[in-house]
Amino acid sequence: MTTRRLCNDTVRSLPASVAIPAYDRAAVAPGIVHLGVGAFHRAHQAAYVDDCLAAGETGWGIIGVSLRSPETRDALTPQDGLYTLAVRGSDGEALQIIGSIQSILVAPEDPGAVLAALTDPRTRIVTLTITEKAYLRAADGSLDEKHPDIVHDLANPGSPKTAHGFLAEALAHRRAAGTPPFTVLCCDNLPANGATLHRLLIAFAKLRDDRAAASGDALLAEHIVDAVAFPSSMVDRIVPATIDADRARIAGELGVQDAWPVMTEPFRQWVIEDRFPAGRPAWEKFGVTMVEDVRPFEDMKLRLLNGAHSGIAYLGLLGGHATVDRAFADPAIREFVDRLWAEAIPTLPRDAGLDTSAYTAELAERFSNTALAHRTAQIANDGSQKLPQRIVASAIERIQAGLVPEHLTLVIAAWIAACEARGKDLPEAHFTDPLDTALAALGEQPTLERVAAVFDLAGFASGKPEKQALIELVAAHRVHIRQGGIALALAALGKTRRA
Ligand code: CS2
Repeated sequence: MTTRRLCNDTVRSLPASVAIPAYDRAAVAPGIVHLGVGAFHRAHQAAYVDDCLAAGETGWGIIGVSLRSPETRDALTPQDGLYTLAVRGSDGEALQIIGSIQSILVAPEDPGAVLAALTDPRTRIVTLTITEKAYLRAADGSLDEKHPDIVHDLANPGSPKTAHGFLAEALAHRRAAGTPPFTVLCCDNLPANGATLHRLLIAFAKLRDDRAAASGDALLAEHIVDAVAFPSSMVDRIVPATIDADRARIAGELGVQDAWPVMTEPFRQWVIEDRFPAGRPAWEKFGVTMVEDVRPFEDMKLRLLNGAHSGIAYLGLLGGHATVDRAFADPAIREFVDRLWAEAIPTLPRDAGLDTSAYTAELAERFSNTALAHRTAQIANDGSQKLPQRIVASAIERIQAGLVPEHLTLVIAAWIAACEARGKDLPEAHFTDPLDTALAALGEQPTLERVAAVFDLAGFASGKPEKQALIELVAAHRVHIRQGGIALALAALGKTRRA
């Protein structure tokens, strides 16, 4: 087995079947800083930017930032930032080497280096995939002002830990230096993701401004309101976590080692609101849809793709299915997903030209991709952060329309049951949730009380009149799951009464 690594020196000698960067990497200048340089970013935005670089737009290289761990940097720096994107369809695997990531910084090791990249005038766009929980929202959706990392960043603005701390400090420096602000492009699975981040960052900047009031500094929050663009975007590509068998297979194909190849599906989609005062790559030439309002696309993706994903994950885990394709091949789960879609589709805007039939037909094909082995446990992570926009929002709208969101609420019950099954029917740390400690502290309770307590902790339907009806539906499903597993809960659909 070879010990040579994929890098600038070895990339030209790869087998001809492997696509390699068709441009001079040395001539690329950085233009984008990306926070959260995980597998999703490397399968999605970095691949689109690679296309732009290959077309001669050399000013948009990516500086990747890990806000937490050094793993990605440690894997990719010896490879000059190069990695393999393995696109896996039912008809085989196509390998492409992506060259758009120029360097990777690890924020906890050197926050100053991250700030230097963010304040560099060449940086005109900051993109983010930091996962839902890293936006540090309280249960009511506002900025969690008491979160220890927010408290830290307010006390230590020059060495932040959070995305909010980095963005605020960098924007303050740029303003002071007379450098125009960068555009902030959120690429996480949140509704109105740009507007959401904008709102949270303004809240953070106001807290900073309160502290700085004595020094007479001009207000940062106002600057962020007036001068910084936060277009929303919808991102889509399924990216299962890389396993060692992937590494071994890819090394065999390449003839050199790649410490962290990324697996993905052929499908990719990116819809972006076109507000980039500091410029942008010509993404539209490479399949990106530039729009005025991304909301309909975002809702369709969150409620149909991600909502079904969470349903498949929790029902699949409880039904003993380790991967999405296996769970989706189970006729009872397949039928459940069709009915879940039927509940969610009427909540989508009717006048936005969405073709939900074509969309769900394509989703069914994507979920059936046996080459991906997308683990249900991977999707199960962070349910308390994901379910509000994937499931709870549509369930509330169904109740408002006078209908019973039976299938949507079963996903919530299955989430609760799957959380509680860990350490029993499922391995202890099979997946994790930011609420794990708080959930464990709840102790024994009757089902209805427990579901209500979970809703409070997670902020589900917070302040909504529909909350109690949802809790009762979820509790009824939870009882069925306890009595007869997921099979009984599915069989009882159509017959569910409130507990
Ligand atoms: C998945 C998403 O893990 C999850 O929660 O639902 O990562 C999903 O694969 C992507 O959003 C697809 O674009």
